[in-house]
Amino acid sequence: MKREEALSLVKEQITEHRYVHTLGVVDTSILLAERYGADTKKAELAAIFHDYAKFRPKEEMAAIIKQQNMDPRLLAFHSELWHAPVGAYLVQKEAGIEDEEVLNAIRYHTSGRIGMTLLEKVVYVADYIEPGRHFPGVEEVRELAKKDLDAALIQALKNTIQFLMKKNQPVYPDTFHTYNDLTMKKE
Ligand code: DGI
Ligand code: FE
Ligand code: FE
Ligand code: FE
Repeated sequence: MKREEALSLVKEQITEHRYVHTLGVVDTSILLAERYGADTKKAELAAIFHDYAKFRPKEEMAAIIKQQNMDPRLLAFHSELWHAPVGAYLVQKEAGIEDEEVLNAIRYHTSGRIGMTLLEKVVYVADYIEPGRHFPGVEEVRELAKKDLDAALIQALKNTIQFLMKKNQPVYPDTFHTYNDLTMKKE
């Protein structure tokens, strides 16, 4: 699918603010893909669609999680997690994207997973560091992303886990598993 067609499909689904964020993730994903040798076209497409389901009603997302036999534990955790796997499903169904690598980059852009692919890492980190992001710790991850994508990803996961814990919120197990997986692989 062409960039302009994909962007126009996404624009209908999300707010103007989220669309500007998406454009930031697209630019950053292409940059990181070039820097680390991922497929730039796949990175661009995954980034365009990554937050496709962000504004779907919670009831619709919960119904899809059940019907499609996605991880039922998702329902017990924060609903912010749902738009990633539900997004991958809807992007395939409604936008006709069939590339499994692209769909997985959308599916795992919030939680990560054990054994993340390069493309998945690119989109995850781009989502965290795109120019519109201004939360504490983002600058450190931006610096790390210039030299070491895994180090940037570990730091982003660490920040997210700490952020959730400070708010006394539960942390979805895959977020911990991703952190452990990458940390144990690092020398
Ligand atoms: O959709 P975005 O805002 O662009 O970013 P995202 O898809 O990475 O969503 C991250 C949000 O999800 C973040 O504000 C924290 C929230 N969240 C809630 N529970 C969890 C969680 N994020 C992770 N990684 N793990 C959780 O258990
Ligand atoms: Fe998201
Ligand atoms: Fe994220
Ligand atoms: Fe996002």
